[in-house]
Amino acid sequence: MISRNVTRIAAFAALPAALVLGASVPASAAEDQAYQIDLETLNDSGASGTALVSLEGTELTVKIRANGLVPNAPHAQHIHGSTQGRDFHCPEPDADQDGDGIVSTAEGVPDYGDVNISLTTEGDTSKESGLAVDRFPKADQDGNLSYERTITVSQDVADHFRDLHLVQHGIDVNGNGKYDGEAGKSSLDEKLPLEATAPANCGMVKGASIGEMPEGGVETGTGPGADAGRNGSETVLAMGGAGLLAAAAATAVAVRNRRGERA
Ligand SMILES: [Cu+2]
Repeated sequence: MISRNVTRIAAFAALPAALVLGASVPASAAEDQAYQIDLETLNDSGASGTALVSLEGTELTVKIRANGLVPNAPHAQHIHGSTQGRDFHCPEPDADQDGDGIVSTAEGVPDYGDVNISLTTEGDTSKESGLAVDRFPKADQDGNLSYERTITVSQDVADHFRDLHLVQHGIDVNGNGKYDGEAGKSSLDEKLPLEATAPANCGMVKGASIGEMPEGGVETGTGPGADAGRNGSETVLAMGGAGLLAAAAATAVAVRNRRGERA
């Protein structure tokens, strides 16, 4: 008798949480949330991955494991979308308005919305850091990228996290292993090549799927031969643009520091 009551209470307790999530009513009263995001390839980049995201109140923890990215290059990554009820989603190939075969970030924005959070490695995470090349994670020499950070988000984001999605940027159209200007300049910042800012993958937040990131499934580039900072800075130097010289140097230092701390 007691156990039946307990079961019934548990069922009632679970019901409001499900309703809250389904109806996009502010979820602040709900339990902590966890989501899996499958990052699916855009622009034939060959890049894909998985993100696990958890929310405890307004503490957002994002873990990303991605592969197939441009090796030794920084990859801007953002949470895009609107918390104001607008329906954004990952772009389809037909979002390519100028017909150059690439959905640029600007062409993708009508689909996936503006930058809501910049998933930088340190410091500011606002839209203003959307192109802070020196503070985004770099893929290792095999194109794998590993990222984890906990940040504090607004209550608005916490309440509407399911409306958002995750985008990683940086592709290699001509397959020469680096960002260069052959495919044109970025419409966001003409000092950057299109390759550096075009989206590489995108994934929408799915329903509650609590799980652990698989251990050891993806190389993180922290092992022997991981001194990719110098190669990375050469890659960035190849982009041209004086501002990037500083960014490249800072990237190399930041990567070395991060690896040093972790080791
Ligand atoms: Cu983005």
